[in-house]
Amino acid sequence: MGKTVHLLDTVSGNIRSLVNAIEKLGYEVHWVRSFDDLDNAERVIFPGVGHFGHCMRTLLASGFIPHLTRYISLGRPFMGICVGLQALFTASEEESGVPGLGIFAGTLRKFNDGDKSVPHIGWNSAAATNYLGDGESLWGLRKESKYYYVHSYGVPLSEAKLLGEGVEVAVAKYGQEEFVGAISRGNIFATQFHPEKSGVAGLRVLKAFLDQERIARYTPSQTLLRTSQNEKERGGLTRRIIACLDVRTNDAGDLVVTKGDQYDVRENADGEGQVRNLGKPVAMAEKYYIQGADEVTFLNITSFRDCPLLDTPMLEVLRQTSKNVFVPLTIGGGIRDVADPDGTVHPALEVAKEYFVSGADKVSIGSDAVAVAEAYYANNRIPTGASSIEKISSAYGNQAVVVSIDPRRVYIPDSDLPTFPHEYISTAFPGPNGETHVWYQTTVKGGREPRPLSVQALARAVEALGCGELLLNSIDKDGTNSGFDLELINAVKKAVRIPVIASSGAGKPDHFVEVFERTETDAALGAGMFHRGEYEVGQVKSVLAEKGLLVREEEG
Ligand code: 1PR
Repeated sequence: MGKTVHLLDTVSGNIRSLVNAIEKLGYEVHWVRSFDDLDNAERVIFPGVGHFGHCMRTLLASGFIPHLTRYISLGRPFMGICVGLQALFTASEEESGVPGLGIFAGTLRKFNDGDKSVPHIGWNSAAATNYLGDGESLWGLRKESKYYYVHSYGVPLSEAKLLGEGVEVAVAKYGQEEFVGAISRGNIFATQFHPEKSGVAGLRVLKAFLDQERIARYTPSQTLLRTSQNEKERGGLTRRIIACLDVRTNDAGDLVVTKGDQYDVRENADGEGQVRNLGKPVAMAEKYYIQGADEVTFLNITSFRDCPLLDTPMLEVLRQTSKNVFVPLTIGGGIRDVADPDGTVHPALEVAKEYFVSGADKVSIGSDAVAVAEAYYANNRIPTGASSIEKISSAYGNQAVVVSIDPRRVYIPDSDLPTFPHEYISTAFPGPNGETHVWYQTTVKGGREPRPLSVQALARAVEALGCGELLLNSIDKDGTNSGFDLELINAVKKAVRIPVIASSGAGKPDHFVEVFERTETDAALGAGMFHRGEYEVGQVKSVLAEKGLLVREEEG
């Protein structure tokens, strides 16, 4: 057998990183363009993205289904990833009435968001229960490894148990719900997680499929994951640590990673002087990947200025980074309708698509999300389907759309409280005149322009419109090294069910412990403390592990 693999990409998703991962493993990628391609392929990977119904309808319209099922039934190597796993089942609650391929019996169910955030985003297990004790691994899956998941629907283990002869299931647990993390029968192998985004552990799984090494022996790692009982009740999902790189062009015209103090990125306190230059974006992203960052986020922080699509150097940053960084990449800044100098308008969906094909897994929308939320309330909370959030999430799935929020803490005089028009909270940190209540005001254009909208109202609106995750910054805390704004994070967590990433203020590993122990945040992000070399990502994770919090250990 040669070294080629055919990708069946009917949905034109964000699969550049899969291509990069396959090439890194020494295989050549081809695309299934015709029925002949499928009939003659040596190996096929079906990396479904986004929505189950959309994926199945597109597959049906392409006419590939009979060829695909024939290919599979002939016992030839087949791998499904994410919605590519879901498509193998009978049906999904995500869109009833649209049948799956029915290769495995079972219906995908939505996770219960009563006790946890949905989508399920982050690093979780896939333990193949028949291959644990004696150091045998099924398709490279290891009990102690963690893999990157991002989905709202899963096959409950209770259904998978009915699957019958020869079916092997690798189990993941989110909260109290056990579901199919991966499944295999003979030549068929499918993962709910993304191996191409799962670091060394994921590349091992992909390699096992490409090499067709179904079962391998290995020496299990001796590292015991130290976790408290409380932590075990959360299932197998780890605490996510994200490294964030604020990127902009400096005065010499170079693209640099910079870092602000309360959003001021110039050297002197008065906002004058050079833009701080902390390094090169691609090299720094690779450094954090090696240190064990669970995700890397790039924010193009001057994108509110003119940013014609065809001129954006961030695309090249993504292309280069995604060649060697196999964890999720988020890109923010300038995701909105943009116009070229000649007046050509590129809708936000097109801008996002450029980023996805260049290697991004998620796009993060800042200023435009505030405008979208304001329009949503002005329209009596009736979605129009026309906003950037709706368009991008319906094409690429909710999980691909992050909204980045830049709130400012504003104290409210007690006398104003009875008629105060925005949502507010009481604070343990009274204001300069003894004020005991604050509201968190949203801003646009990198904090330059305050808007009459609370952070909670923004969060609810974008959740309703299809945003899958919030990146919650704090202008007051940014760059202060004084810890996260726990009151802000708790207020936003109460408002929504989608995952929240706590950002701004991290100065030492204990701040990460604090934010995970004292809020329900789903992930925590650091910037300055990593860029200045004060701490490495791995040190943060070691401190979290010492406190009994579950983290993903980077594998060698
Ligand atoms: O409005 O869609 O074009 O997006 C612009 C994006 O750029 C937004 O996500 C906005 O948050 C970001 N941004 C704009 N101006 C700045 C600035 O710093 N002058 N950076 C900026 C936001 C905040 C965090 C930072 C954390 C952690 N940076 O990303 O990384 O605060 O820092 P720390 O750990 O050092 O405290 P659009």
